[in-house]
Amino acid sequence: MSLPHVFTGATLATLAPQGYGLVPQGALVTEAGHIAWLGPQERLPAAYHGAPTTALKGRLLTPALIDCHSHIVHGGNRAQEFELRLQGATYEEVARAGGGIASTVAATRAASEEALLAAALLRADALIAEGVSTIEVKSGYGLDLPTELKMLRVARALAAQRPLRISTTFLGAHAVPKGAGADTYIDTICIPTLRAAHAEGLVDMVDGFCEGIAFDVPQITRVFEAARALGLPVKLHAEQLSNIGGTQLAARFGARSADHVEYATEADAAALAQSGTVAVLLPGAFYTLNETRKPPVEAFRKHNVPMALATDWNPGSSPLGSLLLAMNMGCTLFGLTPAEALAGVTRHAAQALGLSDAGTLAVGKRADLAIWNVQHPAELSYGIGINPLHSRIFAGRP
Ligand code: DI6
Ligand code: FE
Repeated sequence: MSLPHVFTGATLATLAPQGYGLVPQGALVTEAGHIAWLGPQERLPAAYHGAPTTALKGRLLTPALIDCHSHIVHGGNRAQEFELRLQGATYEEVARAGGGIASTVAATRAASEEALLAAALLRADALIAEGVSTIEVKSGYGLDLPTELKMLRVARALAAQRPLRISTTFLGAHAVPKGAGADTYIDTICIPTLRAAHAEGLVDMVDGFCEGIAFDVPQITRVFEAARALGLPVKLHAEQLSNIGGTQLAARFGARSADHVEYATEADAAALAQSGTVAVLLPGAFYTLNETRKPPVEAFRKHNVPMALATDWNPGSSPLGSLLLAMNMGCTLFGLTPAEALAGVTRHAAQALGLSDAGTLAVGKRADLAIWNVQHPAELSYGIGINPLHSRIFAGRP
């Protein structure tokens, strides 16, 4: 919609410059896919008085939500592993016994591009139905060149099939494939695959799994050096199950985000603050794995580390298809305030993806909006399994 469109009678939660940024009885104007004006309705400029108008009747208007950490492109599911874990096996035991990520790798290699896309579209639709405009999607269930490229092509295809923005992340360093050594895999498969994927324009960011059951700091460092040589930003699955130095590594490389970070220390928080790195909290994995160690939220607050929240939607540790539920879990399990939770799926999620044109309501930002059947933004975190979305606007279009 290139002509101005006016939304009136809204409670605006602008998320800018901090907190909810509430504007009661607000109005917002979209034009050419962007926000042209916003403020108290009584101050709506005369130039917009005759423009097409939607009366929001007191509804809440926020930036559309951003899921900044997902693995929604994958084959198969891991319900059997869920059963095993309910009988007492741990996530790490299942992984070491050759199940876990390796079983999803087998299913993803076997799936056609069409089948992967069809399954991922269903997942994307569930997120869109909750007001999500932007999804970060990782590779990492291929662990070989053809399948990693297949996953990233499918991720790109999502944005061609739906009104949706996709950020792709190369996660070749997700697990050591069966029969390979970790060092050999990194040097002879992972890094060459990254270069090939980048040459095809498939990579926006580069990620790794820095963990005892995956890759250590020297191995991830080599991947990050390859990313840096290609001019690609990095992020890292760090300190999820133990502390092996991933957060400090992420900070040294100026990573966009360090994700999970349950085992991060206060010194890690200080390092993230120094490097301007976002801490992405993933309560779905914490909940699924029955973890008890919580991320150091108080240290993140003290050091002003921006905190984002995401689904981590994946078939193993976080089969969570709801960003609203991630917000609720962020509050109930990790002690975030509802204002921090909403910032975590808007302003800070945008920062974790390096998107300066999204995540807040401000003049010049993209008109990616969510309209909710609630009166106060805390209601978005408070409900459990409730979807109060009224409608979503993507780049100014209903
Ligand atoms: N950490 C996670 O939570 C996911 N990947 C990762 O590195 C889990 C992926 C899986 O279990 O399939
Ligand atoms: Fe993940």
